[in-house]
Amino acid sequence: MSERAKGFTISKETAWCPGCGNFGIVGALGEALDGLGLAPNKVLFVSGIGQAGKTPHYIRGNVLNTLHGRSLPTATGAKLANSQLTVIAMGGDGDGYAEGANHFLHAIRKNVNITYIVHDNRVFGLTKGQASPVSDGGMVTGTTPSGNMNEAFNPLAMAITLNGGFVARSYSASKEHLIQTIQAGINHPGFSFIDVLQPCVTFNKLNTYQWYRARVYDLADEKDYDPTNKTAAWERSFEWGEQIPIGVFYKVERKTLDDNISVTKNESLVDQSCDNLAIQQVIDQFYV
Ligand SMILES: Cc1ncc(C[n+]2csc(CCOP(=O)(O)OP(=O)(O)O)c2C)c(N)n1
Repeated sequence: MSERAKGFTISKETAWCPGCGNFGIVGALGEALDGLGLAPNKVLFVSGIGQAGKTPHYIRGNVLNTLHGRSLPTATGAKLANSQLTVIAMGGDGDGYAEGANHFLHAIRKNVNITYIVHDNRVFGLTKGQASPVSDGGMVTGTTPSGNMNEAFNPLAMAITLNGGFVARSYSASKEHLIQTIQAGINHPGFSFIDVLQPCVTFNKLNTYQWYRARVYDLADEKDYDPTNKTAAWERSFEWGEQIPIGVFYKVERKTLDDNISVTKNESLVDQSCDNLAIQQVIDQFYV
């Protein structure tokens, strides 16, 4: 397999279908990181399982490919151990809102200083297009042959409800918007969450490029939209149908997990001497 690299971007063969929205996301991610002047050895990508979970294989940087739905607790541990790293967790909507939904809630509450990018194609793509928690009501898939009977999970409303520090949505085909949103998310001190709308050209025949093109609009184009107004952001997060907003819905600065843990508050764990941790005392307790 031939491989060429420039900055964060690697040009190599992927397992994705031609036209997959993942290409837009990995391209924008690479440009966003290059634009921030970050070095690949200072960035860690943590992913779960799925087509989206393969993204770290197609970008330069450190990689931790974990279990389905477990990118967030793994990324949290990595960030606590080495706060110098820029940590980006990522995965599909199935990975994040089904298998990993519990971790999603608690990472927001804890305000872990990482960025979480969800490749939201609204189906379980790798396993051939079953309905995910965000699939539209009535959608026919392999697991919902009579139409999806479940109410869709609203990740933005959930993140705003939990006072998420940076809650945004972007679209894989709006390259500049996605680059800027990723950069703003990484620059935010605390947990930044970006749900990226992403067509799945093989298994989602409903939410297509054409469908999104007719609906997506940018909140930033509205002069009086105020991303610090929690109630307005929450209400806007329910807009879905004829019009679909993208942009930063909600922003607030809160103490981060690092700030709240006395051991990591001033110095990263990797920079600390083991003597501080009194490991021998702990071990000795097991030999009484
Ligand atoms: C605990 C667990 N449940 C189910 C699976 C099977 N599985 C692997 S990938 C996948 C779907 C991934 O869908 P999504 O996270 O939306 O990502 P996409 O492939 O659409 O990018 C499933 C169900 C698994 N590997 N582990």
